[in-house]
Amino acid sequence: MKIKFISAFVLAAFVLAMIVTAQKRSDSVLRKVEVEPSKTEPYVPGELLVKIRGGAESRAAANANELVGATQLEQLGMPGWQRVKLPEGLTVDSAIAVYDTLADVQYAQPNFYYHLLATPNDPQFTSSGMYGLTKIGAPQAWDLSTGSSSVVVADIDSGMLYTHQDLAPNAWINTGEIAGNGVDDDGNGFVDDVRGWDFFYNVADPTPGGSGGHGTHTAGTIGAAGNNGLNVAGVNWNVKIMPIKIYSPAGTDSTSSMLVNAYAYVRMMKLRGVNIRATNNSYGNCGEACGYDQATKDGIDAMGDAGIVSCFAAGNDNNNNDTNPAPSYPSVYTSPSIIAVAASTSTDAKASFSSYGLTTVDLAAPGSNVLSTWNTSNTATNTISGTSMATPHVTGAVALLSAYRPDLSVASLKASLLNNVDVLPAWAGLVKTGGRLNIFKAMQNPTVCTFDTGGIDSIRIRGLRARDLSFNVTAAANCDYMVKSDSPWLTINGNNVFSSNGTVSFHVTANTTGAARTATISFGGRTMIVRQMPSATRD
Ligand SMILES: [Ca+2]
Ligand SMILES: [Ca+2]
Ligand SMILES: [Ca+2]
Repeated sequence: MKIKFISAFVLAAFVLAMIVTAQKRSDSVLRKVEVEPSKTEPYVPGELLVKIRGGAESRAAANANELVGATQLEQLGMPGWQRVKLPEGLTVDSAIAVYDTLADVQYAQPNFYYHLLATPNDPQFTSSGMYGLTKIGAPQAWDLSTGSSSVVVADIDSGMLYTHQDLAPNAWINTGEIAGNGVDDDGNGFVDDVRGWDFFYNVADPTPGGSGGHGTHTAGTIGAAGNNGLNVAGVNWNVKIMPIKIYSPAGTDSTSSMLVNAYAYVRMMKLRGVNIRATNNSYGNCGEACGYDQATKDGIDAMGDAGIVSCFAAGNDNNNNDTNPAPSYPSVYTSPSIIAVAASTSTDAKASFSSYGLTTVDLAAPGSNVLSTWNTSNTATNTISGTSMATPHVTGAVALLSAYRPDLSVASLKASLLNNVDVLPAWAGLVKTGGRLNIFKAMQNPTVCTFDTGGIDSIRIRGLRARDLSFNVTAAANCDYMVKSDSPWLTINGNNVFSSNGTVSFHVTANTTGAARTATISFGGRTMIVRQMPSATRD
């Protein structure tokens, strides 16, 4: 009887799915598949990521999976999210449509593939490979600070050769963990994670494979040991780099679920007291991450809430990310903690390959012919190009500024870099700030973001009817923040992501309980308390 009911339901759901799918022909995933017909699958076939309101371990999750005929493969590091295997013959699109009909399902999405941003070998870029540090004002900045071993950067990439002579001094070590004893000594859920973690093979050692030099290169730009008489120097002479590996040596095969778990690890270690201030993310792009990916965006936002800036490469397709139907995710998300980076040349021109966008890309940084450490030996260096190489200049700048001004928040670190670029004609109209990173200026004149509400920190509502209210927030330029409510009866109207000054408008539903109730609106590390009470309680 039960089986019959489920079959009938699934059949009905399939019919509905066909209708929904037909209506969603302009849906981003489908459209992007059509844009890139020669690419391989943009997501893992036969798998979905599904967020369940009651939690991935709940009965509701089991019921939803049973209805669809799917099997839970894992519960992800972010609350509520699970990865499921679909039954034979059920497509990803149809399965999403079925899950979308279920009340307990908050999101259902593909498990997207992410690729490392390939580096073009363009012969027009002939400059000496260390020009970037001079361009961004690092030599002057080093008079103020050369970095700090108390600042940690998570480099989410293809792994890092942490035995390299120019990286070993700055490689992070988990002091709570004993290597190789098969025991999770610090009790963080990861056995022997002394050096970081490999989320591709799900093993403790984030050493790159033979051809996976990308992550060793980005690490060197962030923090190759400086003034040590060896190889190169990073933006930070001193820092700690936590390699988080999400790729095989092929660099084309990371997925949403690996990213979510990687972000959750970084956030967890931050909450356990490791002073992670930034992540470097030299990957993304369409043809690869082809759709809006709520799971990874949630993971990035959760890291931002924990105090971590995430620097993302804008992509190497010379695309306008503002208008391209397949922009470079995750860099284009509105997340306040994301800094999206384009690539400049030794003459401050736009690198020919670099994607751009007046709204979606924040600033430029040196990214063509960049010399840094390489993974083929403990003394190797290499010169390569890409927005992948521009991004670690910015990540390194976040770390250096954090060392110099440990008090700065995520919003302040980002605003300080954006408000202190060298504005250049070549970048007018191409990136939000119209300029290229300058870390020295940012250290001289940092922006401290305060979110001023004119002294108001609570709003009192008399009467129980539904209504809309608002309050004003004053903030410096490029101080970015997300506004969130902790209660279902109070919702934020319109876009909940703001930059600088804004009016926060919110809706309160009719209070049918008859009793007073309280909600909290959070924004930029501050809160506004909203209390609604019956008018009879005197006004
Ligand atoms: Ca551990
Ligand atoms: Ca151990
Ligand atoms: Ca060195």
